[in-house]
Amino acid sequence: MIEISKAKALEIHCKLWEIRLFELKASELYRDGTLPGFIHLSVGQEACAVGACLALNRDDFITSTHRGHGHCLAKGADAKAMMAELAGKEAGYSKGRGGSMHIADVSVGVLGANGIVGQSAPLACGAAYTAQVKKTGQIALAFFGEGASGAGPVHEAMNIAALWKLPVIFFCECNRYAELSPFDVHVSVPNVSVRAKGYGFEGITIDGSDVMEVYSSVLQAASKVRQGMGPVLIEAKTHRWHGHYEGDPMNYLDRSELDPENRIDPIQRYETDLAETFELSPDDLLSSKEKALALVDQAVKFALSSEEPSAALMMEDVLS
Ligand SMILES: Cc1ncc(C[n+]2csc(CCOP(=O)(O)OP(=O)(O)O)c2C)c(N)n1
Repeated sequence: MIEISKAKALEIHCKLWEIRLFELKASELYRDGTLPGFIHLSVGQEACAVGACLALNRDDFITSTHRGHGHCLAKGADAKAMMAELAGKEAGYSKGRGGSMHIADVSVGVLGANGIVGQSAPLACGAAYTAQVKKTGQIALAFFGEGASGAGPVHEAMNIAALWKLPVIFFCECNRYAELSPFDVHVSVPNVSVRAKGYGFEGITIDGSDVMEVYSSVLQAASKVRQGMGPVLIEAKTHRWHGHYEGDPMNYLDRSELDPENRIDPIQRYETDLAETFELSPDDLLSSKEKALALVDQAVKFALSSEEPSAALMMEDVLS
């Protein structure tokens, strides 16, 4: 396992909890009608976002998906501006006009959540191409799901990335369902990672519930793509605990899949490893979780007490 300091280990722990608690709070506020619109949660998938973003530099880029809260928080987006966006407030990342799927913060390399399935891949190639031409040394990582892995833009992106040796990592979060469809009914191969072979680059499948495995895999991939060796595809096997969208009755699931006994909890798993490695007490873990809770509480307070968008803003940023 990759060596990290105790402080770094606790930072990872806090970030995992920040994402989990942010989304559980968003779920609660959505269900009671406080948050408008449509939200897709990544509860159960936190190790993918945290492990992958931890391996990137602050000025590297990510492109995200409709299920992007974890990615954005992990890359350094501000929880307050994110929650305000979900609440439709002017202080939100898109002035409250876009909601959950329109969160971007270029200052930390977040090129945007994205409601168009599969489009994170070509956008990442664009960012990677710019970095290549300008020789900035930056790389881009595209998050997408196994559903998106069958979409044309992802294949076009992989082809051009291979051809031009773009500094890009394709990171597939394989959470077993695309909307209501299980993996087997729409993916023609046992592992999405084998598709990289068709484009002549490396593809690997990893355990997406193990934050340290994700971290070390992305770190190795980042080193290769940064050296100009061309793209890498990483498929992380993971579990989505909530519905495709909040409110999804999940009738397509065998009920046993909802039983916590049958789920892998990436945070619990990390806590066990962490406590062993660094001899942490339950109090150490609790105080790190409480730090995350305080960040989420602040975000909620900020969002709910922020102004509604003013009518004067209505025509601002309208381009056509
Ligand atoms: C181009 C496009 N086609 C279809 C949809 C509708 N849609 C939204 S999410 C989704 C499934 C995506 O599955 P996956 O890529 O596995 O991501 P997950 O939801 O599992 O995170 C679909 C088909 C869309 N938003 N965009």
